[in-house]
Amino acid sequence: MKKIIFALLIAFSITLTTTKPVYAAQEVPVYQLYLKATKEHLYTVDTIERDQLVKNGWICEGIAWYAPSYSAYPVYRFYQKSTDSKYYTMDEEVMKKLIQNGYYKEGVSWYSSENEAVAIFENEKLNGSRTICNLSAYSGEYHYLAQQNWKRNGIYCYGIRKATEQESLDSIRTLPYTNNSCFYVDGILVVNKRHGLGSSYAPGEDPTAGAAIRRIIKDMNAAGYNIHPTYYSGYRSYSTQSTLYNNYVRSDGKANADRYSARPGFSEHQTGLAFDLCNKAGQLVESTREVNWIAANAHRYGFIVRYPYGKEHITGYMPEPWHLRYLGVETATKVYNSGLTLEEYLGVSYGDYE
Ligand code: DAL
Ligand code: ZN
Repeated sequence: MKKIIFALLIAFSITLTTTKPVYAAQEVPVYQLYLKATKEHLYTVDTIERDQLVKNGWICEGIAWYAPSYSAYPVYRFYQKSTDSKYYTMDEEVMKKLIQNGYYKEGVSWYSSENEAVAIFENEKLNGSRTICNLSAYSGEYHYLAQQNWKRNGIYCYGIRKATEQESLDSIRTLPYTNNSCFYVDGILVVNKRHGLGSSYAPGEDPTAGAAIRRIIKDMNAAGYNIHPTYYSGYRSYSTQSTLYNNYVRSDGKANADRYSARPGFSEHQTGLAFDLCNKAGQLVESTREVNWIAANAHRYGFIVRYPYGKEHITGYMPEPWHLRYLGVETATKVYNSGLTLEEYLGVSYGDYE
């Protein structure tokens, strides 16, 4: 009998050793999503959930970090229906309390890395009655948010590695894009400080608008105006705008930059329908003769001067007599004749960033 038990034990332990999982945990991207209405961030490795959220109006901001596909440290997501709040935790005690408080355990959102390769920092802030959190693999972002009145919660969990900017951008390029985060009124796409675009909205230059801007340039050249014959500044991607804006903030301060450069996701240039005209020296057109001609004629080509003098409180930007927005001849002419800004003409909300 003893022998049998011994044999069984050996067999059992062999089975244990041979079936003991050898986890070749792979790295999986943790996607960061953002909902403008509540300023909430949500983190998930589940691409089906990600795409569903994007269809529901969430903006996928890219890859926040890479997590292991499995580890001994699952991070669970909890949800409280009455307050529509989400909460992430790895802590058993916290989980018990959450359940007592009416939270429902939705499942594992991602796994924390067993080796402490990349620290993921957490900031937290109260937004109305809702606590919102931000997770980042970048300590710079963590401290920056702390300066913007976010609380520092320290290291939240660990990841395998950071995502490069290219990886992050590539991951959102192929996502479905919906009109949910794009604001149209009467078929006109409106972009201002109140109405932004998703980071994955990347239509490129609109061909009709592009042809129209080249016609203006050609005609101005033929009439002897100081206008660059080939160069203009048109379509800008979210990431290009991001670089541009951040450079202005660095050199000129945020308050100044916000008066003439749009934050990423808020530039009309991202629509492919806006163009800056330049002079022969490659600078933005500011000279009186040229500016007067543009103001009086752009509508005949389908454009409006989008940021006129004296309207900064409405458009959100200092005058830009060189910045043209394509609307098509009919609408541009109506807006021109009304003497109103696009915001006033359409009766849409304007003002500072929310
Ligand atoms: N200069 C305009 C406002 C832009 O950055 O889109
Ligand atoms: Zn412009």
